[in-house]
Amino acid sequence: MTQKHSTLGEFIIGNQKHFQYSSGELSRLINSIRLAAKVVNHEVNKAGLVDILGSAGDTNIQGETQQKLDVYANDIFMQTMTNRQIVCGIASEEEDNYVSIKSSNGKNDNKYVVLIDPLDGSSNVDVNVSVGTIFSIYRRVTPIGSPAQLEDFLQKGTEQVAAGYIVYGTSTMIVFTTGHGVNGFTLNPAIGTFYLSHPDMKFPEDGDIYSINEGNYVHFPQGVKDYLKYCQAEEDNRPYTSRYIGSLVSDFHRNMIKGGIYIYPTSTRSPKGKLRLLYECNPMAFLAEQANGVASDGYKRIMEIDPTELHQRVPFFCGSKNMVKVAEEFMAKYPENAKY
Ligand code: AHM
Ligand code: MG
Repeated sequence: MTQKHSTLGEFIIGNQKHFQYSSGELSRLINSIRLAAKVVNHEVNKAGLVDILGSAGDTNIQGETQQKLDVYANDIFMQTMTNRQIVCGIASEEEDNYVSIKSSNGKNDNKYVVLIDPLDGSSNVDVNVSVGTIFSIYRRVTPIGSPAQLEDFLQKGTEQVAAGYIVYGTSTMIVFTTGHGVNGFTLNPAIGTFYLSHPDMKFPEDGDIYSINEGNYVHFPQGVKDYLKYCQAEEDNRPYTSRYIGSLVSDFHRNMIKGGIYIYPTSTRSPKGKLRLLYECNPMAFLAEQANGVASDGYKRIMEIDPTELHQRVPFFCGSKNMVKVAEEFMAKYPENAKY
């Protein structure tokens, strides 16, 4: 059911049959993310008032210490999912290690783990530019009843059960997939309800936007430099337009709607790239593929990379199918850069 104007709550109930091993647990989990998103949204929207209400480290009028927004977002998502006891473990970009969580009966019998980047692009908050939350959900691989282990989190992206993001932009949206396409819901802030506004989102097969931090050009591998020159050449429908917000969620969101490619390559400055495989690249790759797009490290499919550590970084090429394909052709000329 992808009926326009349905609320996120109605959509989750209507689509429960799509969820593998459906027992309502995944629906409750997505509901708790929806709740945390509303709380974080409220706080993000007050960010501009921070000079009036007090900045991070200050004490507010109730005697509570003000937190930085990324720390706040992390606490809200962790607390909401922990208090509802609906996952057996959470790993966050903001935390060094994963946490294992017991269910309400004191046992470890929840099925899912969540990996989350609570506030991606948070340096943009200070300048009133969109930020986002990214989440990724897996079924545990260790036996139900035991505490979640590292191997529950170190799964290939192909094993994801659901993934999504929340973009706190000119309007707040939650966009997610459970492996049956991608749907986007816009928050009506007056009543705190998300409505299905973007059913069955798809990347156009071609696009004319490229998004990369070009200031790092001299540090890029030759394949990326060559591809950028291709993007800028006056031929066919090029030069392309350059658009880079520096907030992955927003750059991805725009490219999915308009057609484009996002690249965060390796560089001499960040030899493994900057973005995290588990918190950023895998969930975005799942969404991209569900929306007809492609996500690769320049040489191979992101979701097939075998993770070795929680905070692992990888280069990321993601977006419209034909654009990523051409970028990969440029990279293929320098096979020595496939290893990082
Ligand atoms: P973060 O997790 O520390 O916020 O970093 C991730 C962000 C992405 O949202 C964005 O695309 C990228 O970092 C921007 O990095 P740079 O400033 O190096 O271009
Ligand atoms: Mg991040």
